[in-house]
Amino acid sequence: MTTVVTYGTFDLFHIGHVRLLKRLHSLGDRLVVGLSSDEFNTVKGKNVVIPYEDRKEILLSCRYVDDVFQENCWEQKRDDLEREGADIFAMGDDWIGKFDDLQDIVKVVYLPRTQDVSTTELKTVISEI
Ligand code: C2G
Repeated sequence: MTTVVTYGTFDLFHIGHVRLLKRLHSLGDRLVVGLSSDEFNTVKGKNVVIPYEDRKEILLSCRYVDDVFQENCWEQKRDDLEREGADIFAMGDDWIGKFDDLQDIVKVVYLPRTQDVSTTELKTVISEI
């Protein structure tokens, strides 16, 4: 059983998120997502549109996601990865290099982001409707 773990806000769930989760799912047998809490998003400087419980329900409805836990701080990843028995830790390549310190316990993978779509861009488009 190969467990893959990733993290994110996944606000305004969009095709970039779907394509990443689909690719991550193909890397193993189980995909677990550390979902940023509303409070942690404030720390990250993000104003979320969709509240945590709804973002969690949306992710759990995605065929590629097996489980979701809450991400409350930057520093919890090592404990999370050990608790989940992670084999692979993977993120989009906007994070490239940022989590290489975890290479002693997991394989760290960065995958190319989907171009031309982001939550920020969606917010702009919506605001102009
Ligand atoms: N992503 C992607 N393509 C996009 C947009 C996002 O592949 N067009 C990926 C990001 O690279 C990330 C994941 O989707 O791996 C979730 O993106 P966000 O919700 O923006 O998450 P982020 O704010 O990067 O949070 O501790 C890590 C953080 O919680 C990551």
